[in-house]
Amino acid sequence: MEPYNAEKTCWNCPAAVFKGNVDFRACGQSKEEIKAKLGPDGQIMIECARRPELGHFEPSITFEECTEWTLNKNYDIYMLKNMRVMILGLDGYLGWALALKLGALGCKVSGIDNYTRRDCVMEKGAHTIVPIEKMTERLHAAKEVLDVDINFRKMDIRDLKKLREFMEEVKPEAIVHYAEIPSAPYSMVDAEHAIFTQHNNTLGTLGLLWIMKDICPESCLIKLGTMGEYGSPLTGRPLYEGMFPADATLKWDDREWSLGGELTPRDPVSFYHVSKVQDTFNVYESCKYWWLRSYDVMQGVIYGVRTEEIDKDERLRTRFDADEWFGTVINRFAAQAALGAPLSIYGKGEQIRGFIALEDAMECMVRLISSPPEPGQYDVVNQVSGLHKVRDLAEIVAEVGNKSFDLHIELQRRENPRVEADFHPLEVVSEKLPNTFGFTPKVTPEQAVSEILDVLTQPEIKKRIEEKAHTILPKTWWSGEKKDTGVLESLHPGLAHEKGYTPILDTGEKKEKELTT
Ligand code: USQ
Repeated sequence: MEPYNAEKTCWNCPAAVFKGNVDFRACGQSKEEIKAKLGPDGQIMIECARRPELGHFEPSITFEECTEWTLNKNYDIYMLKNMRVMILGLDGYLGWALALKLGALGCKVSGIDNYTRRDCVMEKGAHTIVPIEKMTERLHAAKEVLDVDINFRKMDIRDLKKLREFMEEVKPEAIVHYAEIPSAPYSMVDAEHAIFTQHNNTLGTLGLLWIMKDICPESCLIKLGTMGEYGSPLTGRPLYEGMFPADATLKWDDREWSLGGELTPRDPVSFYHVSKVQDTFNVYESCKYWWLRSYDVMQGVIYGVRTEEIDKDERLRTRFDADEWFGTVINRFAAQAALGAPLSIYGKGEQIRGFIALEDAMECMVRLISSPPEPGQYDVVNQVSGLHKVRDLAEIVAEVGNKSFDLHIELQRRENPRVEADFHPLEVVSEKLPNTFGFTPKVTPEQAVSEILDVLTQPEIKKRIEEKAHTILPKTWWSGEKKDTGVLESLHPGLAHEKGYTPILDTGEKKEKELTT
């Protein structure tokens, strides 16, 4: 089978400069309309920013034919040689892992960060369980171990002047936007935290879009959204990839309309998730107004501690949080397991979420970067590799920990500080990454939990969990209260099913089986 992006053409390439006879920044045009206007003999001509010797030509060279795109045998994809990729939020859990991966793949990586994540975790009184170096040390290690140069600037994404100057200098061909506060509980602490989250996230993205329009409109924006934008509709309606499929219809009052191509409803689950919904609309509109191009990535809950590059040296490790604000559930369960504390299942633990391992998520990003959308195209991918109930994940952590690490893990159901449905169906449509971008998930939760526990049970790392054990249990309630969560029930692993739990509704159960087997 040929690489999935072999047939993509200059239309998808950030080096193509559409000039002269086409006003690509005008609102409401489509490739077909432009071609129609030019008539049967008319041609859309471009210049190539990388190959000026070609002069003006039709944008029909495929990635396979173009000498600027080379085959990466590892991923079986064409990649743009020395592609200039800017990562916003480069110091974070995902940003750092991606910078190393892209650098190792030959991209010219640049990026910014203002260390908000480090500050917020410090505000909680916590620290990253896996120690990370200062940025200067990280950059030095990336060069020494991987021979990767990263062009990094400390900067707040909302500093428009500085960001504009940096983007002028780099002229990125792809921009990965991770520079957001990613925590639902943090956004629910009080008015200040909610406002800070929404200010940082939505205004940061909005400013970025205006700068992209002026400086690099042909660059592809890969924007991190979240599966939590959709919520979990109790009707069981499938969570499509951002937009309704062509054959979706709305029936009402004996009439029927097509919904095809319209954005699907959003029902976010915290003020943080609301900020991502606002981003979605801002990105969508700028693709419409200015012909920017973007993939909006609705990512599930991430877990894991390693990637191929991180493994090469301890100084290359990415952060790993387990505190109540910034730890994600599997990572938190693993930290509790290593600590010898019971795993904190909120409520009944029957809530279902989409998940993906760190290494798999990074591979998805490489694939998206290598197959940019066309000018004006806004597209959404649901980036999950499996759906799981929270209590099933606790069972997995307990099983791996008890069998392979000789731990004695107990489970504990606690009052749920969040407002979320206990029982609900969940059908996630996640077809584009496997079908269009050639992605196959490789890391199972069991494997990732084993890798995490390998690191977290090392004495010096375990000590770091012990030092911050008081930051793990939740105290932030969606009601605005700050108080402990009471214990509802203690459980031995493996016994949860015998306690008479109600099964999840049909649709979700069916889909869960499909995705996890
Ligand atoms: N949960 C527990 N016990 C815990 C922690 C969490 O039962 O100790 C439950 C929560 O109630 C929730 C589920 O686990 O139902 C997931 O919680 P989480 O904290 O791992 O994830 P969430 O708050 O949804 O947010 C995380 C990331 C966020 C990302 C999101 C993807 O922090 O940046 O956007 O996952 S998603 O959930 O698909 O929206």
